[in-house]
Amino acid sequence: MSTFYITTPIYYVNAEPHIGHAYTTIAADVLARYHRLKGESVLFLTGVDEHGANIQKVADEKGIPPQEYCDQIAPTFTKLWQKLNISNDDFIRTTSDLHKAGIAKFFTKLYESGDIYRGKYEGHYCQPCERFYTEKELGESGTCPIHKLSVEKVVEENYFFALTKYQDQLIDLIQSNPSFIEPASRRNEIMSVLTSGLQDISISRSSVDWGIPLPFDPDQNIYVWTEALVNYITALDYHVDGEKFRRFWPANVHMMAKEITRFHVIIWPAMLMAVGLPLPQQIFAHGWLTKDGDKISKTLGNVIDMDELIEEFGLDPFRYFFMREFSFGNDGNYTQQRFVTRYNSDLANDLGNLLNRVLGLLSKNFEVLPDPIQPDAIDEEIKQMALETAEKLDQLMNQTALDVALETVWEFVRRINRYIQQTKVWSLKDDPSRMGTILYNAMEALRVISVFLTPFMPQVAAKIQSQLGIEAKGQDLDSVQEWGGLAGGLPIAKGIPLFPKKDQNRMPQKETGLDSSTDATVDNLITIDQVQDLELRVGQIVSAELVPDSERLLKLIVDLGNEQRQIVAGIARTYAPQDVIGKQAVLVANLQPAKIRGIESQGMLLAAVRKKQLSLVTVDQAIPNGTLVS
Ligand code: ME8
Repeated sequence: MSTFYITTPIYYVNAEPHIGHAYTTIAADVLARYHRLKGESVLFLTGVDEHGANIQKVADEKGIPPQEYCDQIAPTFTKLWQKLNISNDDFIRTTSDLHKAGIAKFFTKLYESGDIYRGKYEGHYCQPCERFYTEKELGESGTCPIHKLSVEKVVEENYFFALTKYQDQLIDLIQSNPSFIEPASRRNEIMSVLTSGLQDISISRSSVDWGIPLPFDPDQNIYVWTEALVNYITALDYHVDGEKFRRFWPANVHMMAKEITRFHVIIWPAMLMAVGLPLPQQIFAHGWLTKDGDKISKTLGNVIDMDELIEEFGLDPFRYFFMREFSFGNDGNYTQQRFVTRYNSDLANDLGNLLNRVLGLLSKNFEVLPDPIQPDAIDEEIKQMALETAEKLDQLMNQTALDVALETVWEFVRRINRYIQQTKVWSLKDDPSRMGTILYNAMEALRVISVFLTPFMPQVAAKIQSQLGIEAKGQDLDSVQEWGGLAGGLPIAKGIPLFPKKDQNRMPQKETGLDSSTDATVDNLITIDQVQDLELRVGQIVSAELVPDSERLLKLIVDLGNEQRQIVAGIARTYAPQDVIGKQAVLVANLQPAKIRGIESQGMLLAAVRKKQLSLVTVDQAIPNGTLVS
């Protein structure tokens, strides 16, 4: 059986976990669950990093011994992982005997490799990062680039690891194996660090008491970063070359965020090379969750309330949102408004309505699930799409493109909604065998969708399966290779709405980020006739140029299918001409022409505007130019 070993970083216990830690851990959980669904033997490791000056300092502030402090905080991580339904197989603590035994063995081997020597270290140390920065990295402010805190100048005698010796091998590794570090943008960053020259690194501290002593010089404690990296093998019983180590090492993926890539792509592989162990297959460094552009972190105090979100929306929608909303690999700016919008559109509308509608039609028209006895060409298309979706999903999961993988599943969800519309199944009361066939196919499609969603939303997938009248057991990726997994004759369940729609305006104001002036109040309501007075059409911007002497205006040509319009739009502060060409936007097509700066404007493009921020209203999927928006 093929194996899959995935890890998260081991998180510092200097504070309780926050959404950033949850983000990485949910992503790793999704991958672990996906590989289990494929029938692989999976080992999913997470844990906590408990040593170092930073943790000692927090314990000192609390007036308790560091071990007692760690014993208080470590369970806040395990409790959160239980709450988020994380399926980790193991949880490593670096204060455990298991880890210490592995560390003793690893550092003895490293010493024996001849790559360790004694020397004097001088540098600028950031305590929350537990790392040194060069003057260049600190910039003009002289503060840590991540925490924006002042750094400490440190001079001490300690042991060094001859990292420079591995520079060429590391360059070769990354060049010959491009998927060693993903996404590609991080590879370029690392290559430039490697080619501009490495320095040897200090691997011990004489001034830090809270750590694991070097096996060959117990007067010094091991530098927390070099100690922490080794967790990925100490957890596998490396100290005794245990069965887990032999089966699962090297890891398939070390998952993390971008700020710790260098440790994993440069220092960790070099240490493994020195002791002659195989290297992990891939380091995947995703982006940061940010709020107002700053990395969410306990130090900056800009965390979001996970309990509140889970209580309001449910656990699986919470997992879904973070995996779907942000391009995995890039930074993503969190707002609650984005949460509500995504929840309503994808979960309440697309998926929830589909399930309710199909179950409603079935229970109204049939006693039990009918057999698909009257097929038609359109049904073939649906079956084909199910298979293609499974194939695409597999490729995307292998590339860790988690958000795109979900989008691909949603293309299938939306296709089934269209299948219901196109076949007008509700009107086929006089043709029960055709109606039954369509509804069977819709139910089978929902089964397939539930399998695709299992890694992302395990509880929702199981609830969908229970509403389909089947058990979760056996619903794996193999089961979607063949259409017809549902047996005709199953009892029809009553649809229980899984995703009650949420009202954006009812969310707390501070969280939605909406100006109070945008509230819908009773006295500014309009009638449907007033809405229908507007002729809104989809138009594609085919050319764009700046209006001379204006910083704000672009002159655009917009294609409406059977005519082209010239539009002058005040969007130049947000969009450069080349940014808008090709976009399909929404145009008010029946607006009286007006002259702006002497240029005729034959309509108006819609945009969301908030203070100085502006975002053009575009369409979700390509649709012919000129299509009416209603
Ligand atoms: O670095 N967005 O621990 P740490 C996305 N102990 N991910 C985030 C995040 C954010 N705003 N904030 C945190 C350490 N993370 C070391 C690791 S491994 C051998 C040692 C996640 O508690 C992300 O995975 O600072 C990031 O890399 C990790 O938490 C840092 O956790």
